[in-house]
Parts: sequence; structure tokens; C-alpha cells
Amino acid sequence: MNKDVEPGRSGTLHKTPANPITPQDVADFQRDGVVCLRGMLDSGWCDMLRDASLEMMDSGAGRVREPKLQEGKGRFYSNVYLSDLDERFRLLREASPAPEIAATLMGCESVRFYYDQLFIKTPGTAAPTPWHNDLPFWPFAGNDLISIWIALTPVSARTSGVQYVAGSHRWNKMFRAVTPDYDPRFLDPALEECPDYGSPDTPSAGKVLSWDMQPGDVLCHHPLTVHGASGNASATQTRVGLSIRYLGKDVRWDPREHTMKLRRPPEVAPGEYPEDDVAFPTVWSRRQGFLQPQGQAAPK
Ligand SMILES: O=C(O)CCC(=O)C(=O)O
Repeated sequence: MNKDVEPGRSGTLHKTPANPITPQDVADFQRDGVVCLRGMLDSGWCDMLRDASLEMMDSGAGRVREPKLQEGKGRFYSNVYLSDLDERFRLLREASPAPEIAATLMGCESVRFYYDQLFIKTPGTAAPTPWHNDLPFWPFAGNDLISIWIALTPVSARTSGVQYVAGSHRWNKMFRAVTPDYDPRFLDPALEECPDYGSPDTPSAGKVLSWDMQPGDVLCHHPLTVHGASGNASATQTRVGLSIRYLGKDVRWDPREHTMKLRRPPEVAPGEYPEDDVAFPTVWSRRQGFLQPQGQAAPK
């Protein structure tokens, strides 16, 4: 079998990005704290992951978060650590184009897997994704952390897409973390609430970026870039976004109150690089390609 493909539902699953990542993409990511890359995963990947995502939502498994919505007003579903629960997500985390995209944009030689997270909004969902940035949720400090948000359905910039304040990663500001279900354990009173940059009443803090997307397009964002999303105004189209997060080279372990509970904290002291191959397996390196995470069977 060709080293670059895995058998997939519709033929093969490619392991390298389906389109080149250009120096301009890297410059845009550095300038804006977000970039939209087109056609990174083909339909084999997208069909398989969309099916897995919708099955996951129906199963009720995992660390599900859902705001209480009015009867008949859609559903905003979120879940994390999907790759522990389903082989199809594990293929994404360690045998897909995602780690190479992450390493290329961060300018790193290798990346460690952090976690994955699903965001589904069924048609007519009123609930927004509150504006926030990600680092306040995470027990890390540093610059080399990245989220790759993969569109698994068509996404409309105006009515369901994630929106970003361009350049807000350079504000160096941590806003109060807020989960889709407004879990009070994340609400750090020492941090300021993030303004709703989607509202016309909020003074502009910079250009708001968002994109119409097709399955396989990806949004890549820095953990301090401020972002949020409306509900899903479509009457027919479910919106499925799958975020996968990786760590690069300048990350330091920074356990703080009001951050997410990891499935296994790293065995390193605060302030150190999280060199723990069980908690955060190195899944890809530019020199060696895909690496077998410790203690895990090769993905089938
Ligand atoms: O998909 C969404 O609505 C939110 C995505 C998000 O906040 C993230 O990936 O960090």
C-alpha cells in the first residue's frame, strides 16, 4: 500500500494536505491569528468524519455539553476527546493532513496532539457560540498552540460560520472562558468578559473575518484569537465543525484554576515543556513523518 494513504470508506484517506500551504497562508495566519485553507481534506475524509460526528451526537457518549434550548429550536452539541471513543477520529488525530497543517503554520518541526472537539448546530439552532479566546480554558502558556477547525458540511459565513477579530491574538489578552453550556467552573472572576464582537452595538476592535466554507476547508486559529459564532439560521443545513488542537515547541505547562480537566495531566512541573508522550503524544514530525503514539495500536 502507498505509505501516504489509508483505506477509507470511499477509497483512500490521504495523509498529506490535498492542497499546498503557501508562504502567504503562513503570513496571513501570523498577521490575523487565523487563516482559512481551502480543500485540505477530500470527500473520503469528510464523509467518514461527518458520519462519525452525527453518530457521536446520537450516541450520547463522552463529555457532552449542550445549552438548554427552547423546545423545537435546534440543538448546539459539543463533545471532546472523540478520538478516545471512535477509531475514525483517531485516524484524523494521528494519520491525517491535520498535524502537518498545524506544524507548517506554527513553523514547528513536530507536533503533539492536545485534544479534539466537536461543534454541531442543527438547523434553526438559536444558541450562539459566545465570543471568547481559547487560552483561558487551557492549562498552558506559550505561542505554539493551534486549532484546526474542519468544516464537515457547508458553512455560511453569515448564518453559521465562526467569526474572528483579525489580529486579536496580538492583544495578548485573556478573556473569561465560557463554554457552550455556560459551566460556572470556567468563569474566572479575575478575567474580563469578552465583548460580543458580532453585535452592531459593540465598538469595533478590528475587522471581523468569516468565510463561506465547503467540507474539507479548514480554519486554523491561534489560541488568543477572539472568536464566536451565531446560531444556525439555516432551515435545512446542519453545521458540523470539528476542531483538533495541537501543541508546538514553545508551550509550557501552566495548570490554573478555571481551566479544562485533562484526561491525564502531564508528568512535568509547571513552567516546563509538556514532554509527556502519553498525555500529549507526538503524532507527526517533519523528519520522520507519522509517529506511533506510545502504548497505542497502529490505526487500522
Ligand atoms: O464551532 C463553533 O461554534 C466554535 C468553535 C470554537 O470555538 C473553537 O474551535 O475553538
